[in-house]
Amino acid sequence: MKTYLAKTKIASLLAIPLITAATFLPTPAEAATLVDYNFNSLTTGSINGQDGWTSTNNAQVATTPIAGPGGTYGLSNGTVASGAVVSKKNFFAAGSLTSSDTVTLTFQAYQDTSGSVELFGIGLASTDAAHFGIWNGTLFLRERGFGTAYNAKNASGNDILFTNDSWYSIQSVWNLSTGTATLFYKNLTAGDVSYTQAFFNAAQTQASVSIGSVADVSSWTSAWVRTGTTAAGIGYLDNLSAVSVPEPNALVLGVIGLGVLVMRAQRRRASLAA
Ligand SMILES: [Ca+2]
Repeated sequence: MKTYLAKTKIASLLAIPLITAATFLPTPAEAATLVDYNFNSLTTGSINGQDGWTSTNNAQVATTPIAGPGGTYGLSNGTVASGAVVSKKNFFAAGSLTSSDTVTLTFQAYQDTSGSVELFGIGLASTDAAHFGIWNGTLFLRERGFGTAYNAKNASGNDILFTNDSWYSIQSVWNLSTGTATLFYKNLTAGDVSYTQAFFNAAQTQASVSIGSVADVSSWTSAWVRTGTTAAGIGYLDNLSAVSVPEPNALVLGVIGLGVLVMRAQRRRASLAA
């Protein structure tokens, strides 16, 4: 009995300091907003040169706002519309991302004509970024460096097609430790409340695809958008968002876990002793 009580005493001496120590260890970085942009501060006309944006082919800040559900989406003069052109802006500092982060990217896209293109991605300060969105009317994701393109498929094995004159919210979750991503979408105009996950095969079992090499993720700084069609046409997008969440700090979890184990042992011994 004495041994149990002695062990219980040691355990209680250990458990609280362990958990306290975990509290004071370097805390894991919290979710960080890398991109949160609504274009509302821009004036109509070319986006090139406005607020740090560069556009090699003069993507246009929309002159005619495209009304969306609840007045939230596409309200502003800040919607980008153009031919098939790329625009980019440095949004965050190098070192903001690490290979243990998960990044959730979201944006709103409006398909006004079949075959339109509305894309969003993050990466280096160049067009060399993985990106996702509506490509020729189809939900898709493409690897960095204009690598392999993956069209999302429905259960019949056909491309998922979007409805014209509709605002969609499109989301992609990038796992930077595996270099893979998942895709989700909802039709805001149709009133969808929750996201539908997209798959990349008819069996609806392949949920993620490669975004290419992410070995240089710590040097990423920019967001990239593309609108228009592959020929001439118009696409609209708005409300870019990218939020990174780090993996939990392994050391903190380990120490907390040890503290909990000690406390459990302490309780067990105390009940045995009673
Ligand atoms: Ca806007």
